[in-house]
This record gives sequence, structure tokens and C-alpha cells, in this order.
Amino acid sequence: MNNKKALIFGITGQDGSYLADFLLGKSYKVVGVSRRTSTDNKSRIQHILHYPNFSLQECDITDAHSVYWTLDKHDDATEIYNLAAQSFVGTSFRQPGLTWDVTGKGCLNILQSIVDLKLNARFYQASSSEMFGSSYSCCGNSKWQDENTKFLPQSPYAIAKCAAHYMTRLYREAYGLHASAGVLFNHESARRGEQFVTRKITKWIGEYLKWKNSLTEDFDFDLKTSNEIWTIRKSGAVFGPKFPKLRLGNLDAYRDWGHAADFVEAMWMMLQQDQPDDYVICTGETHTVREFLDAAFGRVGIDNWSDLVVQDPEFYRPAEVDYLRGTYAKAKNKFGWTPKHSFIDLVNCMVDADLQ
Ligand code: NAP
Ligand code: F7E
Repeated sequence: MNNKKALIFGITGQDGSYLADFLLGKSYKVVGVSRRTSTDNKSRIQHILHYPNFSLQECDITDAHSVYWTLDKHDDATEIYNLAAQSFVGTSFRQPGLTWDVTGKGCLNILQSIVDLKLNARFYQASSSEMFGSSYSCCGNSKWQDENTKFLPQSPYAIAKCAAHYMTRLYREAYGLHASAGVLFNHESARRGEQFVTRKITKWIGEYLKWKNSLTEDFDFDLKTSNEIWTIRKSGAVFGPKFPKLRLGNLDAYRDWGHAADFVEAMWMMLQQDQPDDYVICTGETHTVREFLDAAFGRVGIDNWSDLVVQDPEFYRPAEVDYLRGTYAKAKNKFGWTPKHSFIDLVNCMVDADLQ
């Protein structure tokens, strides 16, 4: 029987749910911290809600009192993971103040409570490759980001993450906390939020094929207008059902996409080290959004997706992060972490899940 107890802020999100699965598999007691919402947000953790080792605790990370009481109530926690954030970069331009409060100050609320309550728990902060923004290290034609690359954040989200990252470092140095930050590059899965580009694409493909397969034999072929895919009745030029095209923004951004299940294991490994530290976690490969589209449509036998997709200015950002490709040498050398899923595995499992 394991006597470890983990507190996970952000339990209802993609990573919170994978981390809970992982820790419950190691016989941890897991307390999932979630805020009160008017609609149910527990779909990703439905399968563990009734586990004897799992419980939920209500707390909003922006409320310092609420965070303090939560940590006081669970002062026997051995590990605290802060995965709570307003994590959508696009929204951070439209709600910068809220993003600051949740993604930046929320982390401070936890760190300060750990100090005030004199807790011995180890702390993990979910830092992000977005903090690199337009910055990279280079040698000849090779460009990458690692623990030595400087941060040049390009969004309110990334700036809030930088503040939380530096706060984690400061509390480690000033108060001797076992506090580590994982600078994680993009990681996805079938549980990824539907606004993020990978899931938006795979979900659209699932819905489009469902729609196509539901058409009866009366409908002969489809006709692409600028915004929709129309069908025409076989018996004559009578329009049948139509389906909206997939609307996306910048297709030329490069991202280093990994699988969330691999990345939560790295979070845990960081907290098992004797000394706290910061680590980059990534796959080391980079692909454009266009390449993701090629792979995702390719999975369902569509070679040319150009007339199914519309580029819409609504989905462009005021400032873009053009190129992300990490190197995970430090994590590999220190505790043997490597990613298990390839890019194509990731795309295939996301498409397959959305086809179901
Ligand atoms: P996510 O799916 O958006 O989950 C975010 C979580 O934060 C949700 O559980 C959300 O709860 C919670 N939250 C938001 N506001 C809160 C508040 N005021 N009080 C308490 N909880 C609040 O994000 P994710 O993909 O799992 O990512 C986990 C963490 O890693 C985030 O901090 C993210 O910024 C960071 N990160 C993610 C990636 C990635 O590619 N996935 C990469 C680098 C870093 P609700 O369900 O109530 O909204
Ligand atoms: O965008 C482009 C978009 O929103 C990826 C978060 O988990 O990873 C994530 O942030 C790229 C960008 O993720 C659409 O402009 C094109 O270049 O999926 P995304 P993100 O912004 O990289 C980091 C590491 C985090 O920390 C964040 O929390 O795709 N793109 N067209 C689009 N993006 C979206 N969302 N929607 C589009 O229609």
C-alpha cells in the first residue's frame, strides 16, 4: 500500500485526468481540486469518480483563501501538482486579466500557502513552451529550444506562465521548497479540449464522415462552395443536405506535438528526484499544422483536403509563435524519460477516437 497522496489542481482538464489515472495506477491517494461550475465538467474523470482512492475538493485557484484552506485540509499531501490554468492562448488575448489571475497568480497562491502552512509536499508547476515565444537556440540550420533558451513570450498566456515559472524558481531558492517546473511542449490526446487545433481537426473529420455516411443513395456528389459542402440529388439539380467546412487560422506554424499520457509521467518523474529542477519535455520533432492536416485526413483516405478547409482571419492570433521544437536531453539524462508515442501514432489515435 502506497502512503503517497497527491493533490491535483486542474483535475478536470486533459492532463489532470491522465495524471490521476497514472497516480491511481501507482496506488496513490489522489485528491482532484476543481472549481464550482454551473455545468458539469467532469467528463474526463467520470471513470475514476467512484474509486476509493479518489476524491474531489472544491477550490478556485484565484481565491487565496480557498487555496489556503484546501492545502490546510490536505496537509498530509506528499505531492502537489498545479495544472490549473486558463490554457487557451487565443482566449488569453481576449481575457488577459482573467488569464493573469488564473495562470499567473494562481500559482503564487499555492506557493505562498505551502510556505505559510510549512508543508513538506513536493510541488510541480505546469510551465509551457509558449514561454519561448519567438526565441530559439540555433546552430547552422538547426533550431531548437531547451533549458538554456531565453524566454520571449508572445501572448498574455505565455507572460502569465513566465511569472508562475519564475515564482516557482524563486520559492525553491528563497524558501528551499522542493518545487520543479516542467516546460512542456504541446501535448494532445483524445481528451484534448475541442478548441485546440489538433482536436478541432480530428473532431471535424469524425463529424464530417458521420454526416457523409448518413447520406442516402439519393445524393450523388458534393459541391464545394466557399463555406459549405453541399450535396446534389441524383434525380436532378436539387440541393440536399450541406455541411460546414473546417475553419482554421494559420496553417504554417510549427509545433512539437506529443501525447499527454507520456508527458504526465515526466511530471511525476520530476517530483521523484532528490533535487528539484526545471526540465523541458517534448518529442524533438516539429510539424506544421498543414502536416497535421495531411496526416489526419490521410488516416481516413482523403489525400486532398484543400477544398474542405477554409482559412478564416477569426482564428489568426494578434501575435503568433511560429516555431517550436524542443530537446529533452536533460530529462533523458537525469531520469531516463523519452516519449513513447510518435507523431503519426498521436494523429491516428486522435482521429480513430473521434471516428467513434
Ligand atoms: P486544460 O485541459 O485547459 O485544463 C485546465 C484545468 O484548469 C481545468 O481543469 C480547469 O477547470 C482548471 N481551471 C481553470 N481555471 C481554474 C480556476 N480558476 N480554479 C481552478 N481550476 C481552474 O489544460 P491541459 O491541457 O490539461 O494543461 C494542463 C496544464 O499544463 C495547464 O496549466 C496548461 O497551461 C499547461 N500546459 C499545457 C500544455 C498542452 O499542450 N496541453 C503544454 C504546456 C503547458 P475547468 O474544467 O473548470 O475549466
Ligand atoms: O494552436 C494554429 C495556432 O491552440 C496551435 C496550449 O496547450 O500548447 C497549446 O497552445 C497552432 C497555433 O495550441 C487554428 O495559431 C491554426 O500556431 O492548438 P493550439 P497552442 O497555441 O500551441 C502550449 C504549449 C500551451 O501551453 C497551451 O496551453 O495552431 N492554428 N488554426 C489554430 N489554433 C487553434 N486553436 N484553432 C485554429 O483554428
